[in-house]
Amino acid sequence: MSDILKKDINIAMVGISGSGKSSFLSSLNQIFTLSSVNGITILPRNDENQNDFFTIGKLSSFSINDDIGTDRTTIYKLKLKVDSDILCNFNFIDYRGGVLVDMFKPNKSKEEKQEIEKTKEYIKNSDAILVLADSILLSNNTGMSKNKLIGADKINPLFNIFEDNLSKKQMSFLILLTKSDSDAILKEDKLNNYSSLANKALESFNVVYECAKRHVKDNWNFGILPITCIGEGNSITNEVQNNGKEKIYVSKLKENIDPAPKNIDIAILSSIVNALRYKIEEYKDENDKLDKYIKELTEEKDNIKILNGSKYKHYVESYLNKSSNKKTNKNQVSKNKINMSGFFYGKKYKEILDEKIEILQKEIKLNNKDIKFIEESIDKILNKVDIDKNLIFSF
Ligand SMILES: Nc1nc2c(ncn2[C@@H]2O[C@H](COP(=O)(O)OP(=O)(O)OP(=O)(O)O)[C@@H](O)[C@H]2O)c(=O)[nH]1
Ligand SMILES: [Mg+2]
Repeated sequence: MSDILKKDINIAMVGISGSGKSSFLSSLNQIFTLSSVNGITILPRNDENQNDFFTIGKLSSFSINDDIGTDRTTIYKLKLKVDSDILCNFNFIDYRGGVLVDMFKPNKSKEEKQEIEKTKEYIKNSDAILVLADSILLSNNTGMSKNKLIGADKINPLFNIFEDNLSKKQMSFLILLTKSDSDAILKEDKLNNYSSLANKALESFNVVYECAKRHVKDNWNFGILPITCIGEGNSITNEVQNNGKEKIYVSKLKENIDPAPKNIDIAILSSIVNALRYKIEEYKDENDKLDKYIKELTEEKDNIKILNGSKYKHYVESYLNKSSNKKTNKNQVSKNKINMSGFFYGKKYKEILDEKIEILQKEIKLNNKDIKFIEESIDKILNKVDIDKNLIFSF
């Protein structure tokens, strides 16, 4: 495996407490690990992580019924398998949504600071970001209070802070309209594949949207996607009065019904496929650099005049000193120095350049092999799952 392919893909969820992060992960586990999506599976990468990832699968049924939030940050180390091939390693972070709020607190404890740093670092270094927007709150509220409830007032400024870091590479942003099954979402917001709800999300997360638009020229990807961990018609959402403050909503899975997640596969596979496409770009850049270097070396080679070869004496000598069979080479150098001087050095220097060129050409070949493997795997995924389906406002 090359260095480029070895680098893990990092996927981050950005969403406040209650936005549905853990439920998303739990559905991921249900459909890709406990089951499979047309032969595509997701597995934990090591034993140490295995328990964590399997527990989150079990969390699904009770998380959706009880209001238990996450209390610690976990980075799940996972791998994606397509049929029997491991395509790539990727990491996925889950954390206490309150971390995003705490970032803006003036006085933080040492533990809070550490937790904030870990989450921030991860998000800054991610290849794909999923912004989670609670559809129920997005649909039922207006104005400033809405932005506070769905966390846009915290998440928007974060993207101003992170843009510099993220700009160094290609990024994929998806705004996920979570809980899209809920009967508490206004009917008109569900029409035409949630287009009016998607507009509301664009308004609220305007900084995220503007940031993505600024980088269209850098091949960034953006889209909005309604998702559900439960499935349309499978939950009942009740309004609960929160000490006279704003309304909160609690969804319950209907009795004797199994959750039927929707678009969770699209969200994760779209992120991974985009990240893999960026890797292909990286390989192509790398190959361009190697090609340029080969051209330079070839030109240099063509300019060697054998009889003026003593000009290259220092290259040849340092090369021979470095090579494994030092003793014989050294003897040979001194012997040839006397006998052939310029002729020897010129000829030897040509050989050294040829060897270098051959190594670079091999590297290009290996890179092309990786590109081919990634391209074929992407095609396989696209044949199994229609990734663009249900994406709104994608570019
Ligand atoms: N109707 C419906 N409700 C959902 C769905 N996903 C999550 N919920 C509800 O949202 C609540 C909170 O979801 P979590 O996944 O725990 O949210 P979180 O972002 O992990 O929250 P923290 O861990 O506190 O940061 C759940 O208890 C469910 O009631 C969904 O797809 N449909
Ligand atoms: Mg959680």
